Amino acid sequence: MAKPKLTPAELTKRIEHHLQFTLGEVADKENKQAYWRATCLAINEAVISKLQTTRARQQEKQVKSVNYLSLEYLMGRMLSNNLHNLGVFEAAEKALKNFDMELSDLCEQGADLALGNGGLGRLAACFLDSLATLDYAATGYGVHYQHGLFKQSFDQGRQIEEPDLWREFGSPWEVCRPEAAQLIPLYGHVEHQTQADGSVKSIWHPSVTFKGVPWDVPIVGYNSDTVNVLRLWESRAVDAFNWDLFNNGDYLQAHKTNVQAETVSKVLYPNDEHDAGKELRFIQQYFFCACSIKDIIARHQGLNGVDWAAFANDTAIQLNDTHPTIAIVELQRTLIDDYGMNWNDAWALCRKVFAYTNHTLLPEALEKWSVKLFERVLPRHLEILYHINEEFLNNEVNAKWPHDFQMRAKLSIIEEGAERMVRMAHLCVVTAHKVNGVAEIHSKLVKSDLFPEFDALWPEKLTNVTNGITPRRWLKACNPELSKLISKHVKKDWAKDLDSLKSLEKLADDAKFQKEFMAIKRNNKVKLAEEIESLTGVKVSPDAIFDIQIKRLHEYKRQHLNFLHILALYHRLLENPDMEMHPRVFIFGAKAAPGYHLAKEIIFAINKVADKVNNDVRIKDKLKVVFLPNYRVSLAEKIIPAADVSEQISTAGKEASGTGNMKLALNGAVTIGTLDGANIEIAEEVGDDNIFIFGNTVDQVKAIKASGYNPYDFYETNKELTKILDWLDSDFFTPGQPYELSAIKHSLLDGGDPYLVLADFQSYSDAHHALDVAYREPARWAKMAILNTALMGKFNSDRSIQDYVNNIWQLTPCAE
Ligand code: 7GP
Repeated sequence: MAKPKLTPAELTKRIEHHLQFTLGEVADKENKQAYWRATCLAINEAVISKLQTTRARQQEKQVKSVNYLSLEYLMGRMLSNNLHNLGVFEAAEKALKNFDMELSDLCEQGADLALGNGGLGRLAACFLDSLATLDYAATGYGVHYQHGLFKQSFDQGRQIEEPDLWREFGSPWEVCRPEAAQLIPLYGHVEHQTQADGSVKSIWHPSVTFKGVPWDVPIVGYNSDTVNVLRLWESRAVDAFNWDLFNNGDYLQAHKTNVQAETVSKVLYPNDEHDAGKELRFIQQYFFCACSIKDIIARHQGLNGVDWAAFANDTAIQLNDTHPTIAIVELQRTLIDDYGMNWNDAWALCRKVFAYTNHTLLPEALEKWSVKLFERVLPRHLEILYHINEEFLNNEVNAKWPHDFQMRAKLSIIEEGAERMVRMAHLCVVTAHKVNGVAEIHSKLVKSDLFPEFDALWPEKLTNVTNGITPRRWLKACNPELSKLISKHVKKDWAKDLDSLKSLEKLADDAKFQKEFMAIKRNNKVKLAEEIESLTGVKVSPDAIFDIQIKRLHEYKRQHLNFLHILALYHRLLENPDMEMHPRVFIFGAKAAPGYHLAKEIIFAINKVADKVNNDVRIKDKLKVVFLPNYRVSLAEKIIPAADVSEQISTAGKEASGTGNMKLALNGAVTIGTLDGANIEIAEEVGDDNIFIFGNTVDQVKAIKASGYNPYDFYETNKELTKILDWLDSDFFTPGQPYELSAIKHSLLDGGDPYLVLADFQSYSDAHHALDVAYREPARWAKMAILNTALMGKFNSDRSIQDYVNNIWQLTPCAE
């Protein structure tokens, strides 16, 4: 364990070396990119050597490993994280001083690795950090998108999207591994050959083959012995281009196959919790799953082939939602077609290795692929899928519910209808030995509402693992001042043992500690205020309450509820500019899926109202509204340490867990939230006095819907709601252009308000009032903020990973 760490002198030498010999740079202080790159490369030497010893150790000890299959990884920036995890952050700071450089400045030079949309992708990144920190053998598998999540800007308040160029000039964090490339067949037809014994053998004759080239991103554990790998697959054509066509002068045609192949890993689909059902996405999923399955098997290839008993014992494959489900069929196909295993043995193996995490109950996110598409792209897989389904229905379903055709139709992996569809979630549940939701309430709803019949069939299969976040990135690295204060009082390595923050509880009433804690919060707010001004031109006061809602834009997350409340406050202030209220800055960060019209209208409306409110002298700076462009991991790292209030206001039953809620509370923000997702568990940890809960509960939401919800009832009886909704039809916020903001009103009234915004409005507004009163009692607020930080131990992603290990993966650590 106790290896000598890199000293500032050693690091200085290495940075100099890379500047000169790898990058060919003369010492040009203006070229921060070069210094950033040289620093990354210097650090990488330590990372790679640790990676090699980790690999050797894991192989020698032959420990079981988990393979995390995910279409998304929201890694963010890597430099500061890797420095912290290696324990050489201060050494690097000192080394860079030798070049007259600030490390914090250099860290800003790196692009975010934004290979994901939102919570699901960021969770995968936190889990990789925890796996390496706890010394478990793990490989993350994903897609090497040339372009990650789009870059967002605003033009007159409207969202503009541009391609993300995270590796335009190459990224220092990835290593190409051509020796581990894979060939992936697609399309074609299946030939059925009758064998001598009368059985029929299926032979797939694919018509297209792509090449999968892996890029490895090392994942450094915090203060541990382990560096694991995130392996991302890039799609290429098998040949560089068509020589004959090129020679005949047909340059475009000569590259056609290349373009087709490269398109597969070209862009991340920017949909969050919505299934677009596009052929290219299906191929993307299959391509990466097939590459990963081949790679996992290759790791077990011994001199005498693969020892399948050993494979089954030391391999766990976790499906991050249904996006990688096709890996199940691919493994079954490989075992039978390529390795000659019989059906039952192959199927038993699949059932042993796969487990599945569900991240949403939203029906529009539950993936289904048309049978027709399946048949065209993966004809052999469809055959296998039919067989899996047949056996499941005829044996397992029929044994439990004999001759119950309704039950068969309900549970079948194939949905019958005008267009026959493959239900990917059903395939996951049928195969996986464990299926987990991501917070207590969510897992309960997965059992009771999403898969009640599966739960009856296999009562032990459906389980819960509450999400978590890595305290390394989300406190130690992003909030250095608070980290220092904590370290003064908590002797343990709290970034590993987050429960130890509980010892701060006794300081929550201590006036001196309160002062220090809140002074740090204020400093962080000063820094964020500067960032806000540079991004939006709006000046905000660090003495105002910083009220934050950062997450993907979605109706169920209800940014428009927050928006209506802002309108209400503005209206109240116009009626009574002396209204008692602590000044408040509402800060938003959110990207809308490019095809999600109403989400984009909500962004536009918030921006228009912000313009008006921020420039209205009548309200004496009591209210400011800012929408920060291009919300992403690195921006979250600046916003979260400065938050006073955390908005977690989804309709109860809709947010599976949430993880932003955990990050904000850990940094001393007080939550205003519904009893939804992990908010419920956060409330349990911090106690009712330290959180503002409002709104209808899951059961109440169900009752309201069952009794026939009519949003007009609220619109008509709540006079404030009448006024602010009608305001949206006027040209008050869009001079000369009435009705420009009407889409929100329309969706809430004529659209039926599917997420009960109006039903929760009054309760939300009351909770905000209570919050304002609490903030005006500084000692009370400071205590609440401190307790939020102190009591977040449960939400360490190390705990989540340990839950997976104990209940699903059964791994043993592999430290030195
Ligand atoms: C998200 C959930 O919405 C969020 O509540 C949860 O905390 C997070 O996963 C991690 O579990 N879901 C997604 O990001 C997503 O894309 C569709 O779900 C499959």
